[in-house]
Amino acid sequence: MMYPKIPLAQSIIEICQQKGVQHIVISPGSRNAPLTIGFTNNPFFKCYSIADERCAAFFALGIAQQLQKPVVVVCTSGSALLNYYPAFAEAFYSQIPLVVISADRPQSKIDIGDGQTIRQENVFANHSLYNANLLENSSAENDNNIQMALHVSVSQKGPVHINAPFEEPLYETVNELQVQPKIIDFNTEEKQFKIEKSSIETWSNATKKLVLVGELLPNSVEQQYLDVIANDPSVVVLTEKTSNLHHPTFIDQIDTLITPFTDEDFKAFQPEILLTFGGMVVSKRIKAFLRKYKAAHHWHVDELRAYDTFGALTNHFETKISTFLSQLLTEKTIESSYKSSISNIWKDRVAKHQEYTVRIPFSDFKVFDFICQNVPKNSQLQVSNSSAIRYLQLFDLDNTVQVFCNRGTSGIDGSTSTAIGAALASDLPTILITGDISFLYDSNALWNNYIPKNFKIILLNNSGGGIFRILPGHQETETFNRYFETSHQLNASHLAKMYGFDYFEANDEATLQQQYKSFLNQNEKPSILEIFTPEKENNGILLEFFRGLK
Ligand SMILES: Cc1ncc(C[n+]2csc(CCOP(=O)(O)OP(=O)(O)O)c2C)c(N)n1
Repeated sequence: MMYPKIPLAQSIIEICQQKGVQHIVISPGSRNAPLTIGFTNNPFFKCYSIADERCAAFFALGIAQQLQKPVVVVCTSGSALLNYYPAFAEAFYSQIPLVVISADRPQSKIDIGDGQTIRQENVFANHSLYNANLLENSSAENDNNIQMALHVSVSQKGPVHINAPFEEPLYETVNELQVQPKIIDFNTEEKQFKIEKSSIETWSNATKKLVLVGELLPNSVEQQYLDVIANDPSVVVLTEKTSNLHHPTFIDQIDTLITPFTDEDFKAFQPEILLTFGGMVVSKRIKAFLRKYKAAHHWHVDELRAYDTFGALTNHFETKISTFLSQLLTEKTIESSYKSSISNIWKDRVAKHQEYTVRIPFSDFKVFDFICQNVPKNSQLQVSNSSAIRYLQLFDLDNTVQVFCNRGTSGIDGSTSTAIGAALASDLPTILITGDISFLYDSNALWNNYIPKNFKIILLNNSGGGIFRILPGHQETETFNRYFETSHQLNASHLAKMYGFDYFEANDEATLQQQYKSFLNQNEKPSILEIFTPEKENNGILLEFFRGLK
């Protein structure tokens, strides 16, 4: 086998192999040549070449999101590394094990006027779970540092940075490994957890308990616990599409439920115990409600972290949700009308929703209604920010459909790249639903040779950032159109052609129905279905929906 001559590069590659880190996304450069040569010449690794580092990192993020295993991105020195930052921050807040390995010059060559050189050590410190600033010569200290970084990315769930200084010559190779890193066996035993009796009593005696579920991987909670919660008259469960958690009695359209609430309704809905688990919550309205009408107890269950999202956190239970529920739940339930009163309100909302959807004209709202009814079963939806994920929350979706969205930082800068990475790593057929600005922003995502043939993009083109028409600052002025909405007349047809995508187009209900079928049936080529909706009417139709729920 061929190895890079530089021992430090050999150690990095050897350790990645020994630790089973298999997916390596490489961007071009010279300084990283020792790593590129080493990774690509070893058949253990699956290497991908992506030129644009921002896309490369989001692509890696998508793979890691699906596999829940560390995925490596490798780049050269200089600003290349900084282009990883958006995905790095997303990985931090979404708890995804992204491993950045940057090639650098030795420290003595920084800030002396050398080209393509910046201060790389600790450059992501604010959002990094571990920074391995390696030294030029191979050493046991370096080996430990590399292993620690990989270990932390898994045990603490998030991004880490390994900075590796290499001196020229960079391209020389050898046939024998010169290093033999000592592999550390980290203790991966699960922490013991025992719930206190007093917590069980507090739970059992409370008549108003609200369970709010954030972003969660599919199949995170055992069905038997969901059934017990679902049968408890004192518990209301609110989920989001990104919770990937289902039960007929759970309410997964939070804004539809609470937007019409009066002060009195909110007081009646105010929980004694708020139990949360999962990651980020999309609904702004539920956050506003729970910050204003605080629960006496807010319990968050997570092995690692707990955010005080509502300014009311009282307990962080550091364990898996299934372990927690297995100890918390008993067969005994307390008498309560909490759930039934919300169920009655919910029935009314569902009826109004159905009645509204049939009578409105072609619009973003109508398109989401159509898509949600027609997403193929057992597929994966990747959704971009911001109104796409918000609209999706308003409709029923088949339970077998998995939903993912970059809600860690809610950026619009890498949704397409993430979706392509996820499509590659998942067994399920993948559809990305995106707005036009997000799509255009990350159009370099399509510059990728690994896109599965059945990958599909539904592009809702409402001629700009439709979300800003929905948010309170909207005014129909030239300034608004230019600086907030960034109104445009672009479309994706030329990009589709350039990148070898099949392209479908719809402008109304009839063309949507017809084109959607052909779009779904195209599995020989990745495809884009671009749906044009009326820029100036969409927001009115959405606001009228919420008004009509009262
Ligand atoms: C990197 C980044 N820059 C800016 C924003 C602010 N932002 C949020 S949504 C949005 C517009 C999205 O427009 P589009 O993708 O067309 O979706 P729509 O709202 O029309 O559905 C912008 C600019 C952001 N979230 N991330």
